[in-house]
Amino acid sequence: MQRDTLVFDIIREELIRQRRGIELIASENFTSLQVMQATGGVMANKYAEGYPGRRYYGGCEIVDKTETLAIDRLKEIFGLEYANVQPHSGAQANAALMLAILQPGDAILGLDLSMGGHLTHGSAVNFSGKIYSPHFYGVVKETGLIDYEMLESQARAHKPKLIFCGASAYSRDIDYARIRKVSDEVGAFVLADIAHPAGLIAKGLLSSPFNHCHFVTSTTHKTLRGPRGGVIMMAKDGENTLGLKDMKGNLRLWSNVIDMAVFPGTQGGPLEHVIAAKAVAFGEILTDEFTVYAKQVQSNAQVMAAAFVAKGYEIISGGTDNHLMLIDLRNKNISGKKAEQVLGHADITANKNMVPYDDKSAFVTSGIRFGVAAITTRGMTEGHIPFIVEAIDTALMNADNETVLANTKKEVNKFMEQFVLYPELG
Ligand code: DSN
Repeated sequence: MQRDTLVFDIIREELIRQRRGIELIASENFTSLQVMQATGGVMANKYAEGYPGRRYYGGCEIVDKTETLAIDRLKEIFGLEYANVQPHSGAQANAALMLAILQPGDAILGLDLSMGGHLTHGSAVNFSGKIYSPHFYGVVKETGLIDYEMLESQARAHKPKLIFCGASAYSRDIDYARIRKVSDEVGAFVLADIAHPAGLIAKGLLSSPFNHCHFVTSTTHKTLRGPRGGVIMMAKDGENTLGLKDMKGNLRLWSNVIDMAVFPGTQGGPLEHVIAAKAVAFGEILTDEFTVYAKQVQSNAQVMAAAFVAKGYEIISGGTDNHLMLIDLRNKNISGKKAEQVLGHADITANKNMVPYDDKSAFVTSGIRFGVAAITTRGMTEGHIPFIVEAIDTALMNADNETVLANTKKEVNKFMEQFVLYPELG
């Protein structure tokens, strides 16, 4: 068959874009070559509905081995009794978990999307806000920190069956113990969605949700640096049954219910090539090298936040505990939309983001979000951060000056030459 040079030329273009630019999208990272190789390998051909040892297709003995490895390695990373590695994404993981524990119309409580939450935590435009009855908590206007008092009063007022914690644009650690306390009081489950900080939690650099939350979901491609996908986890399966029984009156574990909610509840055949790549990534996370990486991520983020503050930028909550920061650009007289575009001209990739109590729409926004997981994978340490902050500031302060933007882009491309990405790809 003739090679599809059209598509492969475009893929090559994307490789060059990734190599030349500074990647600051907080939800992105660069996987290892072996993670990509597994994702692009022959397991892509296999149908394997079901779970290891109990499939609905023949010929699954080999993919059973990689799926079992992925499960075992994930359990080892976080000290789990249960893990499901089949969700195709974080949204799929949350959908399955909600299907497992909720009935349509049940009340749920999550951090408002406009305050840093996530679409799947009850947004009106998402299945979670259409099928269930969403209620929200926010952050305190003055501090940018989660408003735990509001969370507690919302929980007492609406008696949700599920309380979400976790966010996509929140730079501080979370008090899982406090959330569990009110959940016990109102009879709710707690789901921690750790898609963003999972890699830091894996190495003990942030509070662990596992001792406090009934269920934990994550993506695998952000700070965990694996292939694109999702997982569902529980530290203690048995403790979470809450008296759930099957039709014969036997006590059913949540693990059974969740497995059924992933397949056949919300998905068909699992992506066994991606699951193999998850196994590879989880193996990498178990190494000391990844511990060094995770610590570097946290340190780079703190240095970057301090450098922005020194230049008069307003970081929501004043700083960061994890890998990201959210900047309110209103005192710099530029919208998030314009900032994203301008930085794009300088080969710096980031995304516009609403800030708490934003007066602009989600299309325009007053904020921009930066994360350092990807640049840390490229090999950047504290000493490289001032160049990046200076380049961003120069671009934003000269948003309509094409000459300055072109010069900044040249400097960025030159700077990035020292951080070689996928040299094996030529
Ligand atoms: N909303 C994505 C992000 O944080 O970029 C994650 O789903």
